[in-house]
Order: sequence, then structure tokens, then C-alpha cells
Amino acid sequence: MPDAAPSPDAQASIATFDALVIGAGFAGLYALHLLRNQQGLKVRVLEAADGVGGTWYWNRYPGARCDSESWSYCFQFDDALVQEWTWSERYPRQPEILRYLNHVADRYDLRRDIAFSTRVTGARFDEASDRWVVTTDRGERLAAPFLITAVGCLSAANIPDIPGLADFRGRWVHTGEWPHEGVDFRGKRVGMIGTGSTGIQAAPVIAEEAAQLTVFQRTPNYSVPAQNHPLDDAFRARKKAEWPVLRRLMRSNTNGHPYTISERDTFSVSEEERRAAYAQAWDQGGLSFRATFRDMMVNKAANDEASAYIRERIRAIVKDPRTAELLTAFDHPFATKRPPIDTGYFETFNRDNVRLVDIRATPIERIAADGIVIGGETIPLDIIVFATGFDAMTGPLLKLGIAGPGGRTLAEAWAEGPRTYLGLGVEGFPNLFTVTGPGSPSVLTNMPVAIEQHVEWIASAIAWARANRVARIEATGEAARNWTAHVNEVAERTLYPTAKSSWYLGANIPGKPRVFMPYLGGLGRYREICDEVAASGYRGFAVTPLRG
Ligand code: N01
Repeated sequence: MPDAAPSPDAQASIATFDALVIGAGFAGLYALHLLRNQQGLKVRVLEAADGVGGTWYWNRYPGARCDSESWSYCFQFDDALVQEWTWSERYPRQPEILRYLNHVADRYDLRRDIAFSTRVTGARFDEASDRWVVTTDRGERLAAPFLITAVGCLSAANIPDIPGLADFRGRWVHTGEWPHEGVDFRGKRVGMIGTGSTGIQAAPVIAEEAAQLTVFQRTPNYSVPAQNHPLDDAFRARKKAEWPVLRRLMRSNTNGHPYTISERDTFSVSEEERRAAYAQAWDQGGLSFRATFRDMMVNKAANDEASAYIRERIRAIVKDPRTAELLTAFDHPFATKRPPIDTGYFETFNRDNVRLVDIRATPIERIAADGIVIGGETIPLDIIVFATGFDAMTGPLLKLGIAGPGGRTLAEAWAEGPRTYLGLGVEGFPNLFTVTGPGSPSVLTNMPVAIEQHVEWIASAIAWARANRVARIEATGEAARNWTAHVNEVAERTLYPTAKSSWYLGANIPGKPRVFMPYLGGLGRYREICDEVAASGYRGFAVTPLRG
């Protein structure tokens, strides 16, 4: 697309590009690679951090590792990259993934087009020039016809508004904004709020170092052992040899993970067989426990069987019956909230220096100078760890200050919840593409696989728009309404929406509209739908030709 002349309100200092990308995690790095290295476009990536990595840059809390298997949690677009990288463990720790992403940045010479330590403060669509004008906290203005958000689904930290936090004389940290120098827990009394995937990873590691760990649990969480272990050369060589088959599987199945969901229903087998299947999945470890029977997420009775099995296994680990009871008083079907996998989480509660506090029965009253006050008692603390999650999916997008034609903000457009077409485009926001936006499979998948699919689709759409002299490409209201209705319908056929406190529904953030955000139709099917849309000349998108 030819570089349009700046509109009258534009200042001389505006820097112009073919595309702007926000974020330098998996998504932003790949977008830069495709658009610049393959299409030859002039691209700038804007990144708030001083390095690449996204989630893996920020989440440096103790015990942080990936819940997808290392050799599958990677870019798949280049066989050479797959073959040359060596993963050390079944589930990689955060530093290893960050090293990998730095390697990718160097291998494809990406850094020179990334502006680090640069936070986007606003993005406004300039109607006169059909370009996005992005402002940053460095006072810069950058313009490009296409704006791609690659900000991740889980990057806006949720720090609950608990009265008295400002009075706390100790130190507090959120797991998603962990200090680079680490936190010294030695000899400290630590309180950790939150028992999601993060808290469940962090607690065992903190407990080993701290004098005391108090875990404040609001909702008991299921967890299955990760059964993590180092990988040996023979295993790695096998996976690399099998890569073409594994890659096809991950690109075409429901969740982008390298396993298939069983074709058996829970009650099609005897109780003995069922228990044997659960036991095998437990011993094997990892997220694939969900795949033991195909009806687990649609049939409550089937899910109850799996839940009962997990409860039984946890109770066999935790020695104190009262603590075991609190840890297993589940209020939602298994996996309807993102199920964690753990390394010694439940065993941690057998330690003398660990205490579980039920803040559902007795909520936190306030934070005092010297600890957390609950039921009139102050639990003395030196450090508070907020493992309280994120304003998921919409939070990172709404923070960008995006305003479309007429100045209508994304926050206004989504006042009643996000509405997108395919999780990729938003009505009223031309030339804006959202990688793994609400309405896409994203967080229900092995993320790099979903990210690659989105970035490839977006890069093709941009190439098509440029080739066809398109000034604006924008999701139509009808397409966005229909897609959002479809996302809801599919969710309603499952047990997922029954987890009322899930971040999938936005329920963890006070006042956030309750809308089931990720698309449950499966990544393989979703890929087909996206490909059909592209093949049809972008059905569901309104297209405005370039002037002149
Ligand atoms: O956050 P969460 P997370 N008072 O929202 C509690 C991904 N991830 O950071 O359930 C008291 O799951 C909240 O309680 P409740 C993964 O997709 C991936 O753990 O709302 N408690 C819950 O216990 C995951 O799902 C990996 O009642 C409050 C916890 O805090 C997502 O990130 C590793 C509270 C938050 O759990 C988010 O996980 C880790 C309050 N006001 C995470 N507010 C890997 O695969 C919240 N809580 C690498």
C-alpha cells in the first residue's frame, strides 16, 4: 500500500510504517518475521519491556514453568528451528523459554525493528489517511495502515482492591510483574493469595525457602501432577524424527496439544476400566487428563467421575483431614476453570511451615501494617504474593487506549462484553487485527499453535489488502454478532460456563461483563473457518478501496 500523506492534524514528527505491532512475545515476534522478513514490509514492534518474551518476560515467579510440553510449546513454522533447539525438561522453566524466544529474536534478526521500553499510550484511527496513529510513553507518534495487537491474553495483572494494602509495611508482589532480581524468601513469613495455575506452581517452591507460608484460598482448585522430568537424547531425537506427523496433529486437533482426545465415553466402560484410565492419566501427568474420556466436558455425570477420582488422589496425599477437605471442596466441574498441573502442590500442605486459610468461609477483612486480617486475627507477614491472576483477554486490549473512527473507544464498543469476528477483527475498528483476541480458541489451546495460525492469517489478510488496493478492511456488525453468538452457543453446549468464578467468563474482575470469551469449537475446526473466510475474499469483512 502506498504511504498515504499525513492528515492535516499530523505533526511533522510522525514516523510511518506499513504495519505496527504491539508486543514482542510469541505473537509479536512471529508477526514481525512474517511481515518484514517474508513480505518486505516496514514494521515496528512496540514493547513495554526491555526485552522480548511477553508472558515469559514478566512471569518470573518461583516455580514458573509451562504447562504445555516443551517440545510442543514452540514455533512450528521453521523445521530448522525445531530441529536445532534442545529442550531440557518435559515442562520448561521460565528462563529456558525466555532463552528460546531470545534465540528466535536473534536467529531471525528481529531486534532491530523492536522498540523496547516503549509503552503504547493510545491508538487512534485517522480517518483522513486511513491509518492508525499510535502514541507512546516516550512521546513518539507512529502511523501505519495496519495495527496488530500481540499483547497476550494474560498480561494485565489483577491486583485485588483489598483495603489497607498501602499501609502494609512489608513487601508485596504480583506474580505477573515479578522483580528481575527475584525475591528473597529466606527467614520470611509469606502470605500467598490465589490458588490458580500460578499459585499452585509457586507455593511448593516458596515453601521450601520461606520460614512460613500461608496460602489464602478462595476457590479450591483441581490439579493433576505434571510428572515433570528431564528429557533424554533418545526422546528428543524421536520427537524430532516424528515432527511432521506431530505438527500435523497439533495443527488439526481440538487444542493444539500433541495428544488426541479419547473416543470413549465415560460410562461406555466398566468402573474398573474407568479407574484404570484415570490412573494412567494421573501417572502420565499433565493437561491430557482432560482427554481421558471424550464426554468429560459436556456430561456432568462423566465429569463428576473424573472429579471424584482427583479428589480421592488429593486426599491420599494431604495428611491433615481438615486441610484435605478444604483443598477438595470443589465448586465447579473439573477443567471448567483452566486446570493447573503441579509439582508437589498438595504435598506442600504436609510441611510444618505451611498453613491453608479458607478465605471463602472467612474473607480477608483488610491488610494491616504487619499482615492480613481475617476473622479478627492478624496473620503476621513480611511478604504478600498476589497470585491473583489477570484481567484476561480484554484487559490487555482495553489498556491500549484504542479509538476507532469518530473517536469511539474499544472500551465503549465492548461495554457489554467483547464482540469480535473470529477473535481477529472488531466492528468499528478498521485495519485492527487482534492476535488471540476474545472469540478465538487461544487460551484453550497450546498457545504457540494458536498464535501461529492467527499471525499467518493476519499476514495473509494484509498481503491481500495491499495487493487489492484496500484502504480499510473491517469486520461487519452482522459478522461480529453472528460469531459472538456462535461462540456463546458452543460454550453453552459444554460445562464450561457452569464455573461461575472463571476468568474465561470475566468473573474474576469486579464489574467486568460476564461473557464466555474463548472459542470452544476447537482449533482445527476454527482454522478451517478462518481459511474459508480468507478464500471467500474475506466474507464478513467490509472492504473500502483506496482513494485515487
Ligand atoms: O490466575 P487465576 P493465575 N481475593 O485467575 C484468586 C495461565 N498460566 O495467574 O478462583 C482472593 O487462574 C482466585 O480465586 P477465585 C493459565 O491459563 C499458565 O493462577 O477467583 N483471591 C484464584 O485462586 C492460567 O489459568 C501457566 O475464587 C483472589 C487466583 O487468585 C492463567 O495463566 C502458568 C482474588 C487466580 O487464579 C491465570 O493463572 C500459570 C481476591 N480478590 C498460569 N482475586 C503455564 O502454563 C483472585 N483471587 C505456564
